[in-house]
Amino acid sequence: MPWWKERVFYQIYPRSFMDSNGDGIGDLRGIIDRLDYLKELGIGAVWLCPVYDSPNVDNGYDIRDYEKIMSDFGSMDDFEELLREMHKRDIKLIMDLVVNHSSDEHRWFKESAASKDNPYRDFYFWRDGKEGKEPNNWASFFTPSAWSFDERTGQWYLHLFAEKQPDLNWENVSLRREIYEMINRWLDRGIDGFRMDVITCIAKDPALPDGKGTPYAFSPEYFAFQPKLHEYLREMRKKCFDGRDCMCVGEASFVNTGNADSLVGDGRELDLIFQFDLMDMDGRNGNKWDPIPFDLMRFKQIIDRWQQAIDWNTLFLGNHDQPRIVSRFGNTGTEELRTRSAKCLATAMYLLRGTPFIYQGEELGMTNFPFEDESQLRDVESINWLNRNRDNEEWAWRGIRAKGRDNARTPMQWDSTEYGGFSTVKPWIDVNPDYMTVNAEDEDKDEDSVLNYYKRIIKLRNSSDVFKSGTFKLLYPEHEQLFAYERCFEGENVRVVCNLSGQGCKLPEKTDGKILLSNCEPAEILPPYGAVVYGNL
Ligand code: TEU
Ligand code: CA
Repeated sequence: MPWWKERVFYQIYPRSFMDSNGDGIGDLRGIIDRLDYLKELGIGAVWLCPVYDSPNVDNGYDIRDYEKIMSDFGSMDDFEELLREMHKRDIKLIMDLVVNHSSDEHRWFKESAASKDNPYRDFYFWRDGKEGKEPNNWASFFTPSAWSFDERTGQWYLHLFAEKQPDLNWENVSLRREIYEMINRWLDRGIDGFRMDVITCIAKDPALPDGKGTPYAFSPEYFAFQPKLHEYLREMRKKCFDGRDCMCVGEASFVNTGNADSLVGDGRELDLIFQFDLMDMDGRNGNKWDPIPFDLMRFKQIIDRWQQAIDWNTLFLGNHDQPRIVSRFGNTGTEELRTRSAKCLATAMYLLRGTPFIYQGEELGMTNFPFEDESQLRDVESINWLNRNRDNEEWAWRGIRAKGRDNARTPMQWDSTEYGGFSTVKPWIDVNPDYMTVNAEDEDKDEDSVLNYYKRIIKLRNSSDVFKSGTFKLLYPEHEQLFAYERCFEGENVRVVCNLSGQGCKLPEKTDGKILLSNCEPAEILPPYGAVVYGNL
């Protein structure tokens, strides 16, 4: 079994993990200082969000130089020491590969924008406007139109994200070659793979046709899962990954159970994918900014469908683009419910068939941030959304408080000292005021803490192949409070029962097997967010 199926991954958002030099910004030496914490937690691999040179419009997802470490985070020497220290502790490291777009300050774009006959012109999408307006009506993830006009050459360029994130034209062979050489230089440094940013959108419909809707239309039908995508992914695998003991996990925006296998089915493209059906389930009519209550039946259906659809899933409920798990899917009404529901959600997710991805701070049960005013916002997506809804700010704020990305980006809470032990000075973004109780140092001492429960669930998962190679079977599909499933492998049987509701629940039947793990006193009635794992291990 490849290492990336065996190990539990931990996602680090470097700007908010640990500040080692007192400038209020997390950095690489700060991560080095906290590696033993990850080792004790049972982490086998880290996904490190972007640390490359960047003007930081989208917190590093706008890259100016793919092979220079952002000065805020340190130097290449710091990076190489981090990699050595991780490998010394048998922790793998995958980097973030952001090649759907670059920064507009990248030398490629500077060249490209300089003149129409510049050799780098075709590294990006330049088009003439139509009657003085955009070349087509595509909307961007972050701005109304996906096009911006450039006076210098009188043409428009495409950006699916922010204006300073122009899309790269993967049709261009020289661009692909430069990207593959960059990837290989990072792999030659000894990293263990990549998480690939919006990788399903790197091929566009060459005709760039209008989408349905006015004035602007979000048109993934013309930029996601285009035919050439598979050609590029196979070529990249051949040129970079084949013959190396490394892995690549794709952020597969717009993937579904029908086309997922085309990415991970035959090992010629990606090893793993992130799919977003759970992340998109609580937005009314698919609008993330219009949150609707948690729907357990939908939650169960989505997990069951994906456990059946592909051989190996990624298991996650949060990341740097999503709000805090326990605030969104759990219950933070009381301290007791916060800790029990955080443990219940971890039990529900991390004993499923697939590779767990824990997002920094979830192992403490960190919660959403109590925003008071917009001066506390840092995320380009949320700030743009607020600016676009000045006529209905209250509604916009409801969406930002519930789903804004800054919720996941507040500093890691290491202890109850000022700034949560993240830094000695005021951080780049405010610390969640609950750090006095929700922090690693206090939770480490408390046997019943969320942190120690995460250590136990990772230990249990690593203790038997039933959690890796075992089959998955959903139990009680119609039950309105319970999410339960069975894993079986070579005579080993495990049953996971989670009450993901705010009311006590009578167990449908007596379950044999000893209790392997539980977040409550197992009894006939499972308390709200009670979870029990039974098995004959
Ligand atoms: O995210 C892609 C993506 O789909 C997100 O925009 C997501 O839909 C949205 O943020 C949810 O609210 C990736 C990175 O994970 C994200 O941080 C970057 O902002 C984005 O790409 C552009 O690089
Ligand atoms: Ca720092």
